[in-house]
Amino acid sequence: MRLGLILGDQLSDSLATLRVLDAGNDVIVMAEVPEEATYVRHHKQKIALLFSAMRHFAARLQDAGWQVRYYDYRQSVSLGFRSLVDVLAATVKEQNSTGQNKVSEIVLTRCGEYRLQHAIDHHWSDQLGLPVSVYEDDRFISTPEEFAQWAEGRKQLRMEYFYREMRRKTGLLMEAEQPLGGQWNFDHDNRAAYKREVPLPPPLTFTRSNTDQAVAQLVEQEFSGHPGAMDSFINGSSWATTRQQALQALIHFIEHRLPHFGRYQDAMISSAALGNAADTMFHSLLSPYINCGLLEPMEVCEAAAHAFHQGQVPLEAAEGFIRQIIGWREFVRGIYWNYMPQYAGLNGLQNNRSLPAVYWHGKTNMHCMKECFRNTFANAYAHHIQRLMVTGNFALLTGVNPQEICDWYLAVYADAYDWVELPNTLGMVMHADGGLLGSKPYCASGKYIARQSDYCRHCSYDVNTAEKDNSCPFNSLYWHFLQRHRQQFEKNPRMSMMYRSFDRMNEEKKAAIISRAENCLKNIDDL
Ligand code: FAD
Ligand code: DLZ
Ligand code: SF4
Repeated sequence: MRLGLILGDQLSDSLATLRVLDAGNDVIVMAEVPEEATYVRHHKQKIALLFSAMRHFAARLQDAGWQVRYYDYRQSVSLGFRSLVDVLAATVKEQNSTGQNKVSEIVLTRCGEYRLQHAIDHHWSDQLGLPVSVYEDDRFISTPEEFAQWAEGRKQLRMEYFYREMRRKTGLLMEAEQPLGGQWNFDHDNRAAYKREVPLPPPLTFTRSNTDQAVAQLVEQEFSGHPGAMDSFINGSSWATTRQQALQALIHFIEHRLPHFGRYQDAMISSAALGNAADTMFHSLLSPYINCGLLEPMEVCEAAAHAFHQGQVPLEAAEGFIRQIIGWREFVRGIYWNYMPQYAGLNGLQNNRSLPAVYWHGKTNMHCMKECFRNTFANAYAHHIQRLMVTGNFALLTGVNPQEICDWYLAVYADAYDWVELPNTLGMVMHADGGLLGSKPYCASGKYIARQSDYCRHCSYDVNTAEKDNSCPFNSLYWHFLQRHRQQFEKNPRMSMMYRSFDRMNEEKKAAIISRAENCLKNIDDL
């Protein structure tokens, strides 16, 4: 008989492991283990979501006739298992000691993280004394090998061109070889600030099962030192934990959020004015489910395309959403597998500031940062622009060490896995990969935040000035960043205008701005 190990982010009925194995003869192993639960200090809700979704999935497999050996966290700890390979070794030993039906092979689907895949490829077979077979994760639209072929010989890797390949491959929003609407990308229509033209979507809450409640209790007790609050998980206003609930979330998104998704994709709004709905706006909140397998990327895209074909949503909304998934999501995964393990150590801008304490306690006078941290700790969520243009932008402008900020993003979001978090943080936010993922850094002053949100109206800092004691820190830090990295970026055609703007200022103003920035950097914990 064979043992099939299913990981916490492989909770899909279509998983290759389940296609390869035979429910009549083989056994599925699933386990909650310290090594996976603590390789960073995961947000409590991330652990609760995963453990509960794993338990629900295991029960579904059993109902479908599979034999499942499931080790919950306390069992793993009491049996002395730290890692998944410990669990497998013990299961093999136990099965073989029965004297019948010995384990002949371990079966897995390629896992999401280099750390674990490397151990599987290089050590597990020796450790277990058995062949270990790894099958491709075909829930993704492309494979790492396809990406490598596409990337080969290209001077620059641009998501847009890869995305077009994925549109052709999937046929989504295509008519023969042409994109519907005659355009591949409607991004320029997607930059609106939110002025309450349409109401924010209604909330969706989930009924909490006994399993959810047991897991919530476990997490509060065993992971009390991890960041984040559990309230929104416990009251059912944050995460789905079953396939059925995740499908409910998908339907809710298509009906209430997708019609306005594209238009307000880059908008941000304070929660004091509009309640919890402001934390998520028209975003889908589907990433944790797509990443752990409760939803599949293709079914989510097909649902969006179907809504367009039914006339329920405009083309730019469906296209904008589908691009995030078959474009960005696949693209960052391709980058990850193509450039790991070197990628994780890159530090192209040579940043070495320790992660400021505010990333853990969230207390600051900068209203935009405060809002993003509040959302993060309350819900294990922040939408893309909050991650990229607020907390990410601050880390970039202040020169935080890329590995430290990457670990933070990997810990605090319910959707965070190394393969997707790392290229987004190290590449997109920190520009630490020398421009592999983006041709220029997404650095911005407070003006961007003022344009895309209402944050600055509720802030004690003045977003209209850069050099004064109460000037928005982003403003002076932005110019300081550009000066620090003049050599790298001055010749970049997309950035040279910014340098010319700075150079046109009078010397006194320039000096005052740089001095304000230095003051902010010196007193970073008091901002
Ligand atoms: P929506 O705005 O509704 O987008 C729809 C879907 O598109 C998402 O569910 C997601 O599956 C996909 N998507 C959108 N943008 C990206 C992207 N840049 N890369 C990959 N997929 C994308 N996403 C993760 O899934 N896990 C992470 O660990 C993660 N870390 C990030 C770290 C930083 C610093 C930044 C800037 C972005 C990160 N992202 C990550 C991408 C993006 O912010 C999240 O996918 C998104 O905010 C999830 O919320 P949503 O489901 O409401 O997304
Ligand atoms: C994220 C996570 C956590 C918190 N816990 C577990 C776990 O106990 N058992 C498990 O199988 N998977 C867990 N995961 C997801 C894994 O970390 C993920 O499968 C690997 O990092 C590979 O992507
Ligand atoms: Fe953020 Fe600056 Fe606006 Fe305050 S003024 S909310 S710090 S961008």
